[in-house]
Amino acid sequence: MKKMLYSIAYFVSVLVVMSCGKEVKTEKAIVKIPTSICGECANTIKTAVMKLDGIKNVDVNTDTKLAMIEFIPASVKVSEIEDAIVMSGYGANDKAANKDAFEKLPDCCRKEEK
Ligand SMILES: [Cu+2]
Repeated sequence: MKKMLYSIAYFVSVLVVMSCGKEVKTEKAIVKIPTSICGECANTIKTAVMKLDGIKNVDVNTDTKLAMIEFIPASVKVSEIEDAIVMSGYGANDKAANKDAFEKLPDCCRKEEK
């Protein structure tokens, strides 16, 4: 009987932990990445954004030139996400790519900005 109570208590505590985990609010932001071209670009952008705190998911689409980022607004701001993309050598929304980072990109990934 005691054993059963213990296992019920354990089960309840697991449920509590799980429901708490879902309490974290996330938001989705769409960031324009007009200078991205290929899969390599997508990887570079994804890696740069994932390094930030509070990023849940990054989905880069170089066909639509849009990045969908799921993040925790309490941990990270959209402007910080844009800056991370800028510093990886790509334009983000209205911000132009960082020149030095852009120069370091592979040849195939460098699309001159108009
Ligand atoms: Cu590329």
